[in-house]
Formats: sequence, C-alpha cells, structure tokens
Amino acid sequence: MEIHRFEKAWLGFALLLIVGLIATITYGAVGPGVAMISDSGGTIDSSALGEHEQFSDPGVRQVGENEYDVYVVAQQFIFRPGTNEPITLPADSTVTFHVASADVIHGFSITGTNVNTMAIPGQVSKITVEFDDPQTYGLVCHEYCGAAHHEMAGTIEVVPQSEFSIEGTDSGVADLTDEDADADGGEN
Ligand SMILES: [Cu+2]
Repeated sequence: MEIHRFEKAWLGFALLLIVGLIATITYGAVGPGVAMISDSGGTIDSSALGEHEQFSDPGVRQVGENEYDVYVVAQQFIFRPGTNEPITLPADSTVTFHVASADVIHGFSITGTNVNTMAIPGQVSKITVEFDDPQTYGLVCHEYCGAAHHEMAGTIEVVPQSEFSIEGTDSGVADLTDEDADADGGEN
C-alpha cells in the first residue's frame, strides 16, 4: 500500500503530539510534583464544624519539630484563619493544610505556588506544603461561591523561625517541644 507523503507527514506530526502530551504529563508528575488531591483527609459534617475537635477552633498546630498542621474553615466569604488574621508559619517547615467548607464549594489556592485544592462540603481537603523561605503569600478562593466570591481572599505569612510563635500556646505544644529537644539530645 502506498501512503502519500503528505499523509505520512501528518501521521508523523500526530504521533509527535501524542508523545509530547505524554511527556509533559510525565514531567509534571515527576518534576514539579503535580498531583491530584487524594481523599485521605476524610469526611466531615459541614453543618457541625463548631463541634469538631479541630475545626471548632481552626488555626496552626505544631505536630513535630518543623511540622505543622493548619486547620482552615472556608465559608462565604472568608477563610478562618487567613482573611481576618493571616495564617502565620515559620520558614523551613512542612505544613499540612486541612481545609473544610462550612457551606458551599470553595477553592483554596496559594498564589504563586502549585498549592491548589477545592473545599467540598462533607470532605476535608488535605495538602502538604514545604515553606523554605520567609515570604508573604496570597490565598484566594477560585471556585465561585456566591455574590462576594471575588472578595474571598487571605494571607499566609511565612516568617523566620526566630520570629515565630504560636499564639495561645498550650501545654500540649510545650510538652511536644520538650520531647523533641530530648530526642535530638539522644541522637547527638
Ligand atoms: Cu469563592
């Protein structure tokens, strides 16, 4: 069978496109680490966030030496915390955000980064981020959630470790820090 040279050229071009598409997806997954959000955050009763152990008092918790959990409630039209007060975190930390919606679908996107998830009622979105340097980031809702959606934004302030402290530090956090200090002493 004879194939016309134009047809051969288009065949080659189409194959090149397919290979190119697969290559960009592979690069995105392996290089910059683009990944889908899993459902590992679990489910939640969005109408009863006030009774939830963590989401009733959302904010930053220290869970390890340089590891933090941040509980954020997304609701029309604020992030709690984030909008009325910034989410303050130390540099050189690994931070896991747990985002829950109190009403409708919201977005949770940290501007200038690839941190981007939806907050779906009934589901906790869990996403782990590493903050290396002190910097201020914007936080925006990128899912239309109602009349004032365009105003739904917040701030994340990553400060030098020396300037960081968790406000309202309770004994639990102090104990954890002591344990970490002991553990480090043992290793050295
Ligand atoms: Cu919105």
